[in-house]
Amino acid sequence: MLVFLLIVGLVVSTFYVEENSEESEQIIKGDVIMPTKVSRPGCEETNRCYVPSSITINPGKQVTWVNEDSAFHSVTSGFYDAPTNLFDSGYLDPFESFTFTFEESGTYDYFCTLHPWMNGQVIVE
Ligand SMILES: [Cu+2]
Repeated sequence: MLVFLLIVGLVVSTFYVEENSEESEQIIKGDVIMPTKVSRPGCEETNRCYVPSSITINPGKQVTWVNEDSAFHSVTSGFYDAPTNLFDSGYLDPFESFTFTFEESGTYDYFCTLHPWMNGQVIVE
């Protein structure tokens, strides 16, 4: 019984340490991430250019995007051939983030100015 408790204690403490170190490595906590390799076409087939590709929030709330890829990306409102000029992150370096506050209800499409296949959506309701 004592041995069993020791093993359980060891497992629990190991898990705790791992969880903590993982948190300290990820300094910026994003709502939406740009994962690796989305700078080539293909991510649009599974809707994983921005993850999640659609996020729903309440009015007045903000969304933070984090570029977890090794290439530049942007978060720009509208579509590639029809930007809306509501927001534009500019080129985000790897692990750089961008935050925007959505005041009004609506559906906001956005894209990456460098990679036309990258599309995402913010739904405010
Ligand atoms: Cu991009």
